[in-house]
Formats: sequence, C-alpha cells, structure tokens
Amino acid sequence: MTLQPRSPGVAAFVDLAPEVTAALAAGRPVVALESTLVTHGLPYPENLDVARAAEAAVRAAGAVPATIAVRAGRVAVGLEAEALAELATVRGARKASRPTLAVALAAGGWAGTTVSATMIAAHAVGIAVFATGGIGGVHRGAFGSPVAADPSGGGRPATATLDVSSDLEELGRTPVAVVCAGPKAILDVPLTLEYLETRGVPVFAIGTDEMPGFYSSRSGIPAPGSVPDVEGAATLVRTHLALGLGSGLLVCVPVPAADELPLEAARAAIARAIADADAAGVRGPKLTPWLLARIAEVTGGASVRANRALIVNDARVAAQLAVALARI
Ligand code: PSU
Ligand code: MN
Repeated sequence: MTLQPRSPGVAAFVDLAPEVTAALAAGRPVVALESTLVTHGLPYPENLDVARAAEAAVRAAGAVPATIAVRAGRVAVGLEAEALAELATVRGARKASRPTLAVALAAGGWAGTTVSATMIAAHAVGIAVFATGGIGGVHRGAFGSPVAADPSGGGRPATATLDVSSDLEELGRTPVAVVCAGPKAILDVPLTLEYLETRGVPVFAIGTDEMPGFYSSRSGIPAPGSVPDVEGAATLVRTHLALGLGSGLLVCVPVPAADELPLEAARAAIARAIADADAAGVRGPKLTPWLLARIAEVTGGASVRANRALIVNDARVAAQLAVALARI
C-alpha cells in the first residue's frame, strides 16, 4: 500500500444535514453548536433540553443551527432530532478534540466534539460562527502556580501540569468566531487571556468592559476588548476574518442576570471542587467534566441552571451575529 501524497481532509469525513447544505449554498446564516456539553458537560435530561433550546434559539433569531458530533466514523454537521436524543442518552460517548478526533472517528460510535473539534468541522464546511458555553483554557496550576490561586482557596505549591486546553491552540489557528460566556470559571482566566493574546486571538465582550465570568455575569477581570452591541461584534469579526490572519476570535457574552450565580458563591463552589479534584487525583480530559459535575453538586443544581441559560443565550447572540454577517 502506498501512502496518498495528500490527505483528503476533514471535509471528506463530514456528513452535512440537507438543511445546512442548502443554507450554506444560499449564503444564509448558519451557527455551529458543539456537543461535548451534551455528552460530558451536563447531566441528562438537562443536556438534551439545553441542546434543543440552543437550536431553537438559533432558529428564532433567523439562522440555521448545525449541531456537530462524531457518529459512526463520520463527523455529523447538523443532527436530526432523533440523533440528538441518542447523543444525549448514549453511554460511553467519547470526547473528541483536535488530539482525539482521529481516535473518535476510528473507534466508531458517538463522540461529543469539544470547541477545538467543532471549530475544525465548522471551518471545513464554511461555517464562520459557533456558539458554546465556555471555552477550555489554562487550568489553574498548569504552569506550577498554586492550584487554588483563587482568593477563597487554600492552595498548595503545585508541579506544572501543562494542562492547557487544545481549544486555545485551535482559536490560534482556525478562523471561526466562537461565542461564549467567557472561559470556564474553573480556569485561570488571566493566564487564558495571555495565552490567547500570544496566539493572536482577538477577545472581546459585548456590552461590557469586563470579562463575563461564565456562571456569573462579572469576573472582575478587564476584557481585552469591548464592543457595544452585536453590530459592533459583526464589524470586528468581518474585519478580522477578511485579514486572513488564520486565527479565530472569542466573542464573550455575559450569562443572563436572572440565572447567574453570585460571583462569591461561584468562587467558593469552584475552589471547593478544585480542592476535591486535586485530592482525588483527577487529571487530563476528565478534569473539566469532573469539576462541572462537582460544582453542580456543591451548588445544589444552581450551576446547571446558569450553564443552561448561558448556553442558550450564547446561541441566540451567535445567531444574531451570523445574521449580521450574512447581511453585508
Ligand atoms: N461549555 C460548557 N460546558 C462544557 C464545554 C463547554 O458550558 O462542557 C466543553 C467544551 O466542549 C470545551 C471543553 O471545549 O468543555 C473543554 O474541555 P478541556 O478543558 O478538557 O479542553
Ligand atoms: Mn485538558
């Protein structure tokens, strides 16, 4: 057997839903939605409920949703209703990111795509706008600083784990606008912002000078950039993508006030969950899902309500952004 001189590329693995194909061909707005928050980020039935609500929010704002997941050796872009329900209930779904996309495809079965894998698939089919809850980033202690560097945490000197999400590398190399409620609050957010700056990723918040705090609308951390509204975001996204620099953008939208966790309550729950994860020796790709589940327990489900609200809100704003981009 001879090796092919050129790889067929991601698009050769994609199954596009007919509705998404038609929208892309006509230049109508499309929003990609990820699926690791369905398979690993939220418990059933909230995961299915939020996935449906996010798709509905995209439609209500005038765009076509394309939920992306790995199914039976293919990358599905746009899942039909029954497939979405199966994804939300299937046992043993994998978590596919840039380093594990091939593993998930070769294994067969279902995998949720993280921000990195979803960006790869979206870009491969020409979708420029993507909504998620919160991106992965630099975990606390990744570079050896105390693990619970949070004001409320005790902290212990740590060995560097180098646990930096492949989401950040992807933002540095794939030209897609990712709408989120900030990096997940379990992370070292200032270091995550430094990393994104180094990798050439514009990061800006809509309607605030502060980074949204994922579970909380505020974080106390200044946003690198700010635009007043979705129109302003569209101008920035269009300009950045037109430059052809290769990197994506991070568009940050605060969780709706009605469902947010108070900042202090979120900080305390996160510090407790991180200390518990540390004591239990949880590392690697399991860490983020483990922390989200532990925070849900510690907050008596309030974090799940906030997570649901922010995901649906991000989907709505991403659709407004896609509509604004399609107009010009
Ligand atoms: N947003 C949520 N919940 C999630 C995620 C995002 O509200 O579970 C997922 C995304 O798929 C993101 C992943 O890419 O968590 C980050 O995982 P890691 O830190 O292992 O890279
Ligand atoms: Mn990681």
